[in-house]
Amino acid sequence: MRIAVLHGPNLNLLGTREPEVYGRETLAGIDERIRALAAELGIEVETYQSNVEGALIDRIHELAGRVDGFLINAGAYTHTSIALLDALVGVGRPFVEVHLSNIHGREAFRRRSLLAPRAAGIVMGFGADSYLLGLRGLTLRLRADARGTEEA
Ligand code: CA2
Repeated sequence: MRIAVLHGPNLNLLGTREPEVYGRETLAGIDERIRALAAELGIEVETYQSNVEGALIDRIHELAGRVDGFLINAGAYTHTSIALLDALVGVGRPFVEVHLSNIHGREAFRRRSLLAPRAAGIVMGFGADSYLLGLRGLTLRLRADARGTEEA
């Protein structure tokens, strides 16, 4: 089983500013923890970050043929990007949405996620642990789907 982890805009700045909102871990540190958990779960992961909406969309298209699902923190594109939603839905792979912060406890413009209605699940508010919880959830979901396909 293979999962792609996508990080959206400005997440490359993690660990440098706003630690009270986003924690002190760097993105490289988070990716390291994701890879360690993937090894424990017996799955393969690849991670990618971009500040560019179109680059994230191109990556989703490229990855779709070789991954079973996506774990995505779309950053601010969560609240604005119909194009990202269309890409995720369009490739037909389950995705889990994650956020470091609890977007419902913040400014009104962050409370709406365009991705949420089509997400297999959402994890937010646990800092970097949101990614790890999301990875566990997505793995369980994909394994259940695979079992369902075998039985059918
Ligand atoms: O809580 C999250 O994970 C967010 O997706 C993070 C996005 C924000 O726009 C979303 O509303 C919620 C922003 C990430 C920016 O990260 C920074 C980290 C350090 C310094 C500056 C920005």
